[in-house]
Amino acid sequence: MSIPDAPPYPEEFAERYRAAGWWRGETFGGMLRDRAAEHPDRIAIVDPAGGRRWTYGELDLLADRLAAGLLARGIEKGDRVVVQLPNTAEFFSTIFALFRIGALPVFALPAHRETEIRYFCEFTQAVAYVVPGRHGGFDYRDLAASVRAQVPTLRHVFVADAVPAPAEANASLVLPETLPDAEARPVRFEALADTEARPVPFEALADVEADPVPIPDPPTPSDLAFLQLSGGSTGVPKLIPRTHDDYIYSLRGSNELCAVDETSVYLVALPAAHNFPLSSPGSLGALYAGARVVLAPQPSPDAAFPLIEAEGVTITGLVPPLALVWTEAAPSTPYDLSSLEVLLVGGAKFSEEAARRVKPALGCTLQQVFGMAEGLVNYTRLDDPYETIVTTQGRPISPDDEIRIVDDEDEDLPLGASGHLLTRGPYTIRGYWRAPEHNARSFTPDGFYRTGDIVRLTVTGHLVVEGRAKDQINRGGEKIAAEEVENHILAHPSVHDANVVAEPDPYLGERTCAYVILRAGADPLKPAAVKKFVRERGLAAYKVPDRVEFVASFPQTGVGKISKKDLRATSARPHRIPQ
Ligand code: J2J
Repeated sequence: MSIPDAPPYPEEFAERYRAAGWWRGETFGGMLRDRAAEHPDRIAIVDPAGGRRWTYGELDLLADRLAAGLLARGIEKGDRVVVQLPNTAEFFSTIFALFRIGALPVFALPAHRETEIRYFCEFTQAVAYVVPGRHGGFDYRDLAASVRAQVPTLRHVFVADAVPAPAEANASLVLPETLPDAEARPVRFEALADTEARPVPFEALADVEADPVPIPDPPTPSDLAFLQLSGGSTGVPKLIPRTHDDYIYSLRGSNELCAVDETSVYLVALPAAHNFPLSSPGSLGALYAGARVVLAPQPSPDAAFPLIEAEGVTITGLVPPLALVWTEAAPSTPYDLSSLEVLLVGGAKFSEEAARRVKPALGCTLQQVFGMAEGLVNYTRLDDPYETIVTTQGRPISPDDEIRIVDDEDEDLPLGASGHLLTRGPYTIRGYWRAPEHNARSFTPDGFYRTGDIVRLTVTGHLVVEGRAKDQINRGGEKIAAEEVENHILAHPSVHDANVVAEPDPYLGERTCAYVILRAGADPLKPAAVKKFVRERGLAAYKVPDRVEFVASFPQTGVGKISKKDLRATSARPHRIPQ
């Protein structure tokens, strides 16, 4: 018997979720079509940096045109396409075009670099990769050229770049966006493509548009819509398969709890591809409601506050460190932020003290959100008592979200006790994509996802996040798998062993510290050299350890295993390990 790429919901559960009205047989392609039919002239996407305001009718037509162009290039239902776009309008035309034909976007973040992108492309056997041209001082075409030369399945690179600004045209590597044939390729690209991989020219995304055609085999509501990235705690990130039906239910449920309707204006302040600003209720929730989505190029008050005033933003979502920056900046800003009704804060624990600053500084309602790309999302309710809003991380979206809080032996704990959070429900996956062995550990036999979070339940049914059992660092909402970074440090010829743990940071909540044992006789290394080594291995900058400390040995547990708990405790105190 073959193992499916994505473990399906058992039929009895699927039936229950349909009967309860959670799964309504919708798809993303159909949802945009419906909204465009209902109100074609309403603004859907505002991309101030790109100077674009697309109506629902325009977004719908663009998705059709791009879908036709992608089909013409041989991209088909089920194909994987790595999408690494910043907060631009093209992010939306691209993903809706892919949704329409049933190809699966793989949501990379702009911060990802060669190691991560190569892995996503290789592991998913992606046929295409969509990049911005130059963005944030980085030329993604260089990255694309290198990855394409190494991944044989990658047949297409689409560059979602408006005509480059004159100042940038000189600064960037001179790679024309449409390369007609191999001869025309610049020297540097020739060198990169000088492998067995078949070189294929880049294409400007705008050139992909064609006259709309009927979609040969459109996706059904129970088909996969995309692959989202897990925060992960293993050497390589796991991919999260989400269906149209399950994800759209989480949007509808979120809209209801966050009071998003067609009059709302949602600001995408965090990177658009992250699950939180995508779905809680996020840009896709807003589009589902027929609301307006405004894209901030940066989440800083400098970039976001003028947009709040200009567009009358009513709701947005931030990770805790940014929420703190906003509360500090708001009292003295010249911009009018009074349109803001709801600020969602999640991705990492928001301390009670910080939570109490939101209302006085920003004048809006705080809504805590404790969610995960695997599924389960909890919100404090807008009408919860103030004390509940500032002291808990909310309760699940759905009456059919099942929650268990268990001890190390999977035994249920009494109400109020802290333990491992397990969950199952109508928008929580039953397994990662193509990862049967890992799934056997991350899911119980009866399908509960082991979140790796330590929580307790209050008498009102709200969850309080108390800690984490997974080997991960939550760096201000950005998740770092310790093992992934350790493996990169271990590749250094002078390193004998490495352990990466979280240590407290007043701004980020947690930052990373790498404890490193050098090889006997190896030349001494400076911490900066370890950081540089990791960076140069092509890892997203947020994964580079904040601090590196050289030690002679690691603390051990009673059974001779390395005790990360003790390392963390050491990190939390002074910067030295007891020898
Ligand atoms: C403590 N830890 C939290 C919170 C997430 C909405 C909001 C966030 C995410 C997200 C998301 C937390 N307090 N309020 O996908 O739709 C930690 C937990 C959790 C992990 C999931 C969404 N909110 N966390 O952060 O997949 O450890 O999703 O298991 O990136 O973040 O991370 P991620």
